[in-house]
Amino acid sequence: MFENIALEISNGICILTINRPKQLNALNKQTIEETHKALKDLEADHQVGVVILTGAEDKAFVAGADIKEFADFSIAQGGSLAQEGQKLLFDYVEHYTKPIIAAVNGFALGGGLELAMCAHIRVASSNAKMGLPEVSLGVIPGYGGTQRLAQLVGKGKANEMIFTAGMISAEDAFQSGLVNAVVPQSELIDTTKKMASKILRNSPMAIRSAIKAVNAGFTSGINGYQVEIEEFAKCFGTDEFKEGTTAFLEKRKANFRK
Ligand code: CO8
Repeated sequence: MFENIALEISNGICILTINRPKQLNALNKQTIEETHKALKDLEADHQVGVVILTGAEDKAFVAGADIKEFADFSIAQGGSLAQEGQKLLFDYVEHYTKPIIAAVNGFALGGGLELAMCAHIRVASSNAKMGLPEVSLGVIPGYGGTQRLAQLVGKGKANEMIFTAGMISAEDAFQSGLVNAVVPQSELIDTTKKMASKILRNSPMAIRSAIKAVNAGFTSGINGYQVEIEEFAKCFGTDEFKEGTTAFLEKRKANFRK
């Protein structure tokens, strides 16, 4: 069904693999559209509670937007490429209602790092290299990189990475807060699966609300504290809240995924 991505679903977890290894999993238009379509379907799939996003083979997560595709674009085409991509994939991932973990298994450059930064959590393999090399191509990050990198690592470090167009190691990325953890490549998927399994024990509705509240704090013009109050209040009307509190009082584990 899909040409450029692969899906594997088991035990409530979907591993979504960007699958263009010959092009180091670069994001062309079709890959962005396929990923959007798959995520949309997975959002409605009650069997799936967490998505792990990764790249095919062991060299790259995603080496960026497909340079071959936009090399001769005009100003208008460049603008719509960025806008459409942000809508279909980058903003979509950030505001996804189920947790998305990026398993960064190699180069995450340009649009690739921008994609990883939209995910709610990032785990990198120790061989991963990350950077925003756009200015070396005469453009700037166009999939939210100027905003999200500064949010994650601070403005000074983001400016350094963007202006120098350099790559940082997984260890540097960890020290800077860009990734949550670094593990050997052979353990990457298992580590993210373990994290996903822990998440799956908790209330999907509450996690959805938490995603909304955390994102609200990073959205200009929106009061994150107010969104937190509203989302907190909504939880009291859910069966999952009843199950969670009842289970605690009955000294048993809550079962949110009946
Ligand atoms: N786009 C298209 N093809 C790519 C890309 C890419 N981003 N990255 C790698 N490839 C292709 C190569 O062209 C090559 O294909 P071919 O065999 O057909 O020539 C194949 O993948 C293997 O790559 P290399 O031979 O270059 O592998 P190396 O091990 O020598 O080097 C690197 C690996 C260092 C990762 C190198 O491939 C590289 O520098 N890639 C480009 C990285 C980059 O600049 N990424 C940023 C792209 S710009 C971007 O993402 C903008 C985002 C915002 C856009 C918003 C809309 C406009």
